[in-house]
Amino acid sequence: MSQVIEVKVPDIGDFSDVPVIELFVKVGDTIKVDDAICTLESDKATMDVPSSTAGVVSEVLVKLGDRVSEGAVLLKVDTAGVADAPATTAPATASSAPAAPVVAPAAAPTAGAVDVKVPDIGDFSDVPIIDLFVKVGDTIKVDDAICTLESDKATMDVPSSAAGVVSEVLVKLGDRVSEGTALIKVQPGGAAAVVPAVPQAQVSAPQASPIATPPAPSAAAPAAGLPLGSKVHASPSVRAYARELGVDLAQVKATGPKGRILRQDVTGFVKGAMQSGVVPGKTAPAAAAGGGITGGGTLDLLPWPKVDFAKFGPVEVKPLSRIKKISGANLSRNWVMIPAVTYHEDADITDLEAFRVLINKENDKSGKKLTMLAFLIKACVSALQKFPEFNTSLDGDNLVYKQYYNIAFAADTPNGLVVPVVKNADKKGVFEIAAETGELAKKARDGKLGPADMSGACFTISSLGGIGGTYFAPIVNAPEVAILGVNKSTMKPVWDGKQFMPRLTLPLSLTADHRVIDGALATRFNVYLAQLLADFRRVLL
Ligand code: CAO
Repeated sequence: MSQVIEVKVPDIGDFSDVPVIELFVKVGDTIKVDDAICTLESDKATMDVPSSTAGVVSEVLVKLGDRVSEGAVLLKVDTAGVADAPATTAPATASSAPAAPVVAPAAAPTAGAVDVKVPDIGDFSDVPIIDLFVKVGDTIKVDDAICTLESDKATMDVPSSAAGVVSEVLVKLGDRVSEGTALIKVQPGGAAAVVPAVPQAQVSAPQASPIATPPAPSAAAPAAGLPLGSKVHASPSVRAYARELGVDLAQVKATGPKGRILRQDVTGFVKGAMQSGVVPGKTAPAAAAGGGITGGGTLDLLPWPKVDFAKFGPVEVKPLSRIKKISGANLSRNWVMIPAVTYHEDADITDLEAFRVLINKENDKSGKKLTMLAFLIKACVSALQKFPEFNTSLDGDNLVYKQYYNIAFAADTPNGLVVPVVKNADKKGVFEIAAETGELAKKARDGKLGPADMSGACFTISSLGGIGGTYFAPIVNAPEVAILGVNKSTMKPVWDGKQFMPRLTLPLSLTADHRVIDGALATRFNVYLAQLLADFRRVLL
C-alpha cells in the first residue's frame, strides 16, 4: 500500500541551524534506505544525512543553503511498491536514523573482534571527533580513515589498524578522545589482515609537516572548499587540504567509504597531475600565492614515462612512506609555484668553530653541547631582524611581516624528511637552542613529532653539514619565502692580502622566492650572515 513518509534530519548532536551544502535527490528519484540525501556542514563537521526509508521522492522540502536542525523535514517519500521500505514506519521514527553522528546500534560485539584505538597523537589529549567515517557493517581496510580529530592546532585523520567488518562503533561525533581510546571494534575478515599496531610514523604522518607542508588548518578555518551544490563527500580536513593545494575536489577520484574523498586521494590527484604536467586548480593556488600561474595554466609537460623496468632486470617495488607521499606533493607545488633562485656564499667560521670546541670542552662533564646548527639558527634570527622581507609570507597581494622568529630545521628520518620548528629563537640562547634541536631531532627520528612541533615556521635551515657536500639548492618551504642550505665546512686557502691562510669555510646556499626577494637583497642577506658567522660578536649589535 502506498504511504508517504517524511524523512527528517536525525539527531545531529549539538548542531542546529546547519546549512545544507549538498543535495543529492530530486523529485522522482528512487532511493534506498541509507542513500545520502544531503550534506550538512557546520563550522566543525560535514555530515551526510542518509534516508531512513526507501521509495520514490515525491517532494523535496529544502534547497541548497537552507539551514536545518534536528527534526526538519527534508523529503517526502512515496513507499508504493518498494520492497524494503519500512511501510509501517511512522514519520516520527523516520527521523531516528542517525546521520554521521552515529553510535553503534544493535550489532553485538563478536568474539575475536579487535579494538581499533586512538594511536599516539603527540601531546594532544581530550580531542573532539569532528568526523566519523565508519558505521556498523562497513568493511574497512588497514589505513582507511575512521574518524577525524581536531585540536586547536591541527586536524588529524585516524587510520584503522585493522581490516575487516566494523562490528561496533564506540564513539560518536563530538566525543573527546585521547591516545588509547577505543574507537571501533573490527571483526577481522578475509585474510584476517590485522596489523598489531599502527606504526608510529604512520600515525604522525597525517599531522606531519614535511619540508613543504603548509601549516595545519585551524579549527576556525571554513570547512567548505567548494561551491554549494557540488557533489563530493569529504571531511573538513580534506576540504581544507584540497583548498590549500588548490585542488578542485570534484575532479578527485574517491576511494573512501561511500565515495568519500580521502586525504590520500587528494595527494594522489596532485601527484598524478604533476606527473602529467597539469597543474591542479590552476588558477586558484597561483592567486593565493600572490600571482604566478594564471592564464596559461598548465605546464604542458610530457606524461611521466611508463617503463616496464622488469624487462631489463629484477626489480622490487616498495610503497613510498606516508611522509614521502605528503612531502612529495608539497615539494612539487613549491617547485612549480615559487620562482626561486639560489644564492651561494662562503662563511669563514674558523673562530666560531674554535669557540664552539672550546666551550664544549669546558662543558664536557655537564653534557651540554653547542652545535653549529644552534649558532646558525641564532645568526639567521639576526639576519631576519636586519632584513625583515625574509621573515614574511605571501597572502594574495599582501606580504605578511611576522614579528616573531620561529626557525625550522630539516631533519632526516628513516621515513623521510620532517621539519620541526624552534619557536621564538630570538628569545633563546645557543645552549637552549642546541638542546631543543637535539630533542626535536630525536622526536623526529622516533616518529613522535606532533603538529605543534612542526607549525609556525618563519624560515627554514636545511643542514647537511654533518654529512658533507659543497653546495645545493634547497626548495623553499611555502609559505615561507626563503630557506638556507648548509654543507660541510672545509679548510680552504684564503688570501688575506699578503698570503694564503687556512680558513674553515662553511658553504651557504640561500634559496629565495623572487616574487618577494630580489637577487641584491638575497646577496646582502648572505653577506651579512657570513659576517655574523665570521665574528659572532656582531649578533649582539
Ligand atoms: N660542517 C662540518 N661538520 C659539521 C657541520 C658542518 N656544517 N655541521 C655539523 N657537523 C658535524 C658536527 O660537528 C658533528 O660532528 P662531531 O660528532 O664530530 O661533533 C656532526 O657533524 C653531527 O653534528 P650535529 O650533532 O650537530 O648534528 P647536525 O647539526 O649535523 O644535524 C640535523 C642535525 C637534525 C640537522 C641532522 O641530523 C639532519 O637530519 N640533517 C639532514 C637534513 C637534510 O636532510 N636536509 C636536506 C633537506 S633537502 O632534501
